[in-house]
Amino acid sequence: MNYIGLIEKYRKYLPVNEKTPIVSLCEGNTPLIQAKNLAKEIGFKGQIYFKFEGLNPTGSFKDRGMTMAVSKAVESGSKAIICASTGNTSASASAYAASAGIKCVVLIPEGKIALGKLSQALMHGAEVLEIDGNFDKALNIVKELSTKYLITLVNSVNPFRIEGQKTASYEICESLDKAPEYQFMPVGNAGNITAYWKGYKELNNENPKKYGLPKMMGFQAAGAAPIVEGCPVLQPETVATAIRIGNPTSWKTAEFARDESKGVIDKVTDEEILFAYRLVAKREGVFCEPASAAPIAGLIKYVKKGYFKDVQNLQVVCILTGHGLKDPGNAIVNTQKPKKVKSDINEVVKAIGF
Ligand code: AN7
Repeated sequence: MNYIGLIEKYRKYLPVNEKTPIVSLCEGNTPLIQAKNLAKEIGFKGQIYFKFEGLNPTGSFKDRGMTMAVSKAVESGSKAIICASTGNTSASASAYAASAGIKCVVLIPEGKIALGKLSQALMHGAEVLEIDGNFDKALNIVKELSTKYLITLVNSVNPFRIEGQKTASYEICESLDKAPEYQFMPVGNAGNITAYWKGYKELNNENPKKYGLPKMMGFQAAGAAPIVEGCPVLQPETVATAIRIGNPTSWKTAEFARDESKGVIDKVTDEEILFAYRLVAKREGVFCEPASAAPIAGLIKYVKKGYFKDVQNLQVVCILTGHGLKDPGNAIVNTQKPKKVKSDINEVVKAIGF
């Protein structure tokens, strides 16, 4: 059968029925790419894989949750959805709302949203409201607003988002024929780590001998690391604007995933994030956005400090949550400018250094 999106593929694991009008852009089914060059570069003897969620229809993992949230919103008769967003949720919500023919309102933090994401929300025709406050403030507003007006909240407080996003764990287990030993991922509002853990546990409950469970390794940016610090961060700051979040909604369930899996939630600096961001683009040919480089920075950090034992047989999956093209601004300022060359073959040859 043709692949027509994750709801059809995983129907029996999802809260949909024959009456649910499926709103899909064929999300999911993303590749698991082995990162052999990275393993070699950092001296890791096991296998590293990237789950490249940047290849979803709007360029991030949010589409997995949004196909569910918007389908269920339409099923319930909702004519409008709303979200607060550091960028990717707004891009995804606007696209799925456009496809469903319903209204979409997005609240974004002023000046802190990557250009690609903003262009998506605008192109898909959402009502884009830039507020003079950060994501956490925007989220408080939309949470309150959605209880007072007839508009469906599609942030990850919406349980259908988590249901959709858990399907990525199923795909990883299918690709590897088991769960990996470790999963590294970024943590912002903490919905995704909650979703992955739910997915892994469900599959493992079906067949514990076959699948097993990974240790969940979550990474926050050092300037926006409330779970690591143990208290909300009032003014979160990081180059990884997607995870510039100071008071995550799914804080408790993220801690639960960490503790039950015997994993960790730790932080990495912007410098470490940018190093990993450039490294995987250059050595693996995989371009992810800065937030998605946080778990790679985390993996590098943990390899360096000798965290792993019995490395030979380890399978580690890093979730690359968003595409690098989302944030061209960061790519441009963190690389060398193109050389200016006269339109003359000799000048070009000289510039190449032949
Ligand atoms: C690329 O778009 O919160 O821990 O409003 O865009 O589930 O929040 C984005 C989050 C990781 C963190 N990587 O996921 C939003 C938003 C990317 C992201 C995260 C986000 P959660």
